[in-house]
Amino acid sequence: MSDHNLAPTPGDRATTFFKRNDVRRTSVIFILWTATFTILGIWLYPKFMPRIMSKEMLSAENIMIWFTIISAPIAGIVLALATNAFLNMHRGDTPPEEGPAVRTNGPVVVIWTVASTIFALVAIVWGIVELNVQSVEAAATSKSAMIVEVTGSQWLWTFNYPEQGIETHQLNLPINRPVEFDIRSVDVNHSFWPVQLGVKVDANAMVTTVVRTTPNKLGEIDVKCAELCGILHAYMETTGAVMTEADFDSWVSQVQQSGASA
Ligand SMILES: [Cu+2]
Repeated sequence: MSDHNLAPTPGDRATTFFKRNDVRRTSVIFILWTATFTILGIWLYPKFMPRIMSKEMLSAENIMIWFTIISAPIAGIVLALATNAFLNMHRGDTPPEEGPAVRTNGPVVVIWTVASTIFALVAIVWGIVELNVQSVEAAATSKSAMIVEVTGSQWLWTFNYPEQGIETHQLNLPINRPVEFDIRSVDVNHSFWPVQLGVKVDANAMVTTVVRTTPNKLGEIDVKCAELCGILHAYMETTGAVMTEADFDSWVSQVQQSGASA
């Protein structure tokens, strides 16, 4: 046969490759998995995420959703190969002949390298821009910001409001007023994480760390410690709320009175 005497071109090899039954099957499964993960990323994922109660939280969730979508085809190809292998494990088929090595395939190497570089650059540039925009915006509002001094200790969060002259273990904040958290620890390192506000920063013993945000939705917030800080780390949590200014003022006077009577 004269066909066998001719060396196949890369185009011929690609055509033969995509005509193989197992390759076609795997491609269909790949598309199904990728579509599934994309739908999960867009629709289901936000339902399980904490409520968005600040601009910082909104951008954090957007990043999570976009990265889920970008990762979908990567998870898709891995799971497609695994699914195909799983579905065929009892068929007793002779494994198809191995294709040409990928590492000597010029176009594949170029596409792979360029695609990975673009993904990495998008992630880096996006992250840097996002963080800079946030810190510049937050610094611009810092003059009108309400200060809350946050102290982490094993295993308790304490909030001191110097302007209001109160100290509590509950993080209540007025809506739409910029807030500056000045954070420190009296013992080991903790990490201050008011979940729905989308900020998280270490609480260290030797330095005060600062983070700013503006709560823009009413509702409850969870405050957690996000750094392993000892045996009761998992229980180092408290709650609070973003409230109207009137509600916040009456809560402050309540605390002031109970403090005075104590
Ligand atoms: Cu902790």
